[in-house]
Amino acid sequence: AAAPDPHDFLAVDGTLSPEERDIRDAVRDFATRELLPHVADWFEAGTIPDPRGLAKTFGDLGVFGMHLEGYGCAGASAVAYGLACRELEAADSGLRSFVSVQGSLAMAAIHKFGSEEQKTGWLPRMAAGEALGCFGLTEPDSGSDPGSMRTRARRDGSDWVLDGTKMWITNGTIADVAVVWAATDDGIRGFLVPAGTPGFTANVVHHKLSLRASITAELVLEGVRLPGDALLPGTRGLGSALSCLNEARYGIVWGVVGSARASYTAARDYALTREQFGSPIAGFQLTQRKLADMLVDVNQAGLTALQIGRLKDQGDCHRDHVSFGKFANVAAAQRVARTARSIHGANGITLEYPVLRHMLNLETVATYEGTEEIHALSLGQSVTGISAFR
Ligand code: TGC
Ligand code: FAD
Repeated sequence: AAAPDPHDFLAVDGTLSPEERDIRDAVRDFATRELLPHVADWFEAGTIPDPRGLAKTFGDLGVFGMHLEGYGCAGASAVAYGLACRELEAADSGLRSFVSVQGSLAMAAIHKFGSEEQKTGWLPRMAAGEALGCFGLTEPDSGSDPGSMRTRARRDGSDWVLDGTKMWITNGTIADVAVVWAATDDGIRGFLVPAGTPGFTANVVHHKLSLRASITAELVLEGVRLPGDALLPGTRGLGSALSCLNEARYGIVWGVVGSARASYTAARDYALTREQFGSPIAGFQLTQRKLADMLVDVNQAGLTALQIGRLKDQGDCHRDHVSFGKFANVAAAQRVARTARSIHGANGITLEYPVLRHMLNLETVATYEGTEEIHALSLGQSVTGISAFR
């Protein structure tokens, strides 16, 4: 047998179909050409300077809602979508998030729960990157426990009136439509709130030290009056919102493999060229131990993502599989990023190299879409049958 490839040690990508490989290559080329040259500057600036232009290029690439069927979406396999997330997050977690929020949260909510008019009105434009969506579930006082939300939607004749505040909402200030989850007399339901509706404002969250190449916002709803057809009619309780999260969490399972791979690759390259005590630091046993640890994490995380993707394509992926992947792979990526940063010495704390940027981004990735603790509790519940959330 041939010696293993340091960049795909377990030959995980060797099992991909030609179609999956084409998607991987197309997104990897795009990320290398269009994203990587700019992302450190965007991170430093704490924003994405031209989010509309970026949305259009993502639309042209076909990654918005690429796993959804119909309405201008590509209907790609779960593995193909995962590969796209992996290649985007190898550039930056914030850029994968841009695509996750659009495709797996906002578009998925409309696709799963929307009326035919809502689907035809929004999804083709969102797939093309001509319209942007955001997903408002979290509130200042309801993060891990979204069932405790205070945002209310009450009936007034045939209208709905929404009051409340959503917090930490990705793309909140640039979205054309917000999917807002609110408590009604009939349980938690989802609503489509178009930007510019009177009483609806969005404010950028400043001073983030993580996921800086991403726009994060507070949404304020003060007596926001919406027509009856703003309700996503298929939504029924918190479970509807959580079912969208499964889709975005699945993208993270793959995405962080890209982030980990980028950190490992940077560390290997650096270790082979940086010399101290008269030889490359890659020749020191302690560095080789670090490279071996990173190699194992990157490849095991990659296998986990692929297996969960194959289960999803077979229709056998349970939400607890997704929790397993999010829990295991984010922690693996965090270990890799931290180790890769140490190999870079002082250079590792700058934006000249990607390692600290990935490490800082992963603090957000470990927090959103269910914290590490929440997924640990989901796994604990899965294997014991006992809930320890409360
Ligand atoms: P619980 O009583 O367990 O469940 C309520 C109903 O929901 C069902 N359910 C799910 N359904 C689908 N998928 C899941 N993952 C589900 N988890 C639960 C459940 O069966 C039940 O249905 P029913 O019919 O019996 O009513 O609810 P709980 O209040 O005890 O909470 C459970 C918990 C803690 C697991 C859940 O609330 C949770 O996942 N919390 C974490 C919140 C979170 O992840 N927020 C993310 C916000 S969005 C975001 O971060 C975007 S980041 C940008 C990006 O993705 O890039
Ligand atoms: P809390 O829930 O207050 O948790 C604080 C700590 O307590 C954590 O360590 C947590 O694990 C722990 N904890 C909580 N409950 C338990 C328990 N039962 N047992 C043990 N430990 C527990 N949300 C959206 O709706 N849409 C978005 O687009 C979005 N984008 C985001 C972008 C960024 C950059 C960030 C940082 C967050 C985003 N979020 C978004 C919010 C994110 O989903 C929440 O931050 C997350 O769900 C955690 O909620 P919290 O921050 O309120 O933490």
